[in-house]
Amino acid sequence: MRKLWNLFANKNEAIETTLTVDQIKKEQIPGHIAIIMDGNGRWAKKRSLPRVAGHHEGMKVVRKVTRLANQLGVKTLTLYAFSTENWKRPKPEVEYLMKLPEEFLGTFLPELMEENVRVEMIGDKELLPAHTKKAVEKAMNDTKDNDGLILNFALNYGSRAEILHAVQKVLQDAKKGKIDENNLDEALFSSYLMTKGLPDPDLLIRTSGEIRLSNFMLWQLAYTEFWFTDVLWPDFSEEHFLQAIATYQKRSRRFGGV
Ligand code: V07
Repeated sequence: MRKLWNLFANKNEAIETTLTVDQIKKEQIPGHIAIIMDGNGRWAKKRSLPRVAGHHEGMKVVRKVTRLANQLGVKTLTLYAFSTENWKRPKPEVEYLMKLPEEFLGTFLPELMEENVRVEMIGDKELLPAHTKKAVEKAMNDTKDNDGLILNFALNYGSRAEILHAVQKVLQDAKKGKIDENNLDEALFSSYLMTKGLPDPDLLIRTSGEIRLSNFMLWQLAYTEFWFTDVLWPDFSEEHFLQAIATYQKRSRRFGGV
């Protein structure tokens, strides 16, 4: 595992330490971790590679992080793979991105099955190319009885559209008499969102130095701890993931007590 430099400002000395799995408290693992996997294009540019090379490298990191999350006992991992805004990118890049779910699943689905991972997705599936939709639906179906980690891909996802769609459905159901407007509370409203049945994220990670939500899970992130890093997604390692969890555990030790 890569070395991490731990700077102790008070002593003005640098001590080399490696953060490992055994330093993570197993009784305080975030149940749901959400990640905005940013910086793939920048990673490629730095190496004079096409942007798609960064996306491909980023896909391999998805596999690594999924394996570690499952080992640690994380229950849900939500990954922002493609936003509703991403359609504005050059057509060849979008076409490449839309092939990644098939490539990922073609390569890793057998391993995910072995590891008891369940593949899920949030986002508007209907607007995906047929080949992408088919691959994701097959993975969801093949893994539907697995009860390990839920690997939840946000694909063609946008949070405002999700909320607006939920409001429209609530209004319809109220009109039909299926729900009583007086009973509409946060729990009932949450059940109209695409994350129905999932707990809210405990920890949000965003890579690549951007400090914003970019239309990601606006409702669900209301109480979530945020962890940002300048590391580009293709460079994101197991140790960075552990670092994020260790930071989360320190924060909940400081603020979580009654
Ligand atoms: C994508 C790789 C990760 C970095 C972010 C952008 C590029 C895995 C998937 C995926 C999606 C659904 C699924 C299985 C795998 C994926 C897109 C982009 C569009 F069921 N990585 N990855 N999908 N990138």
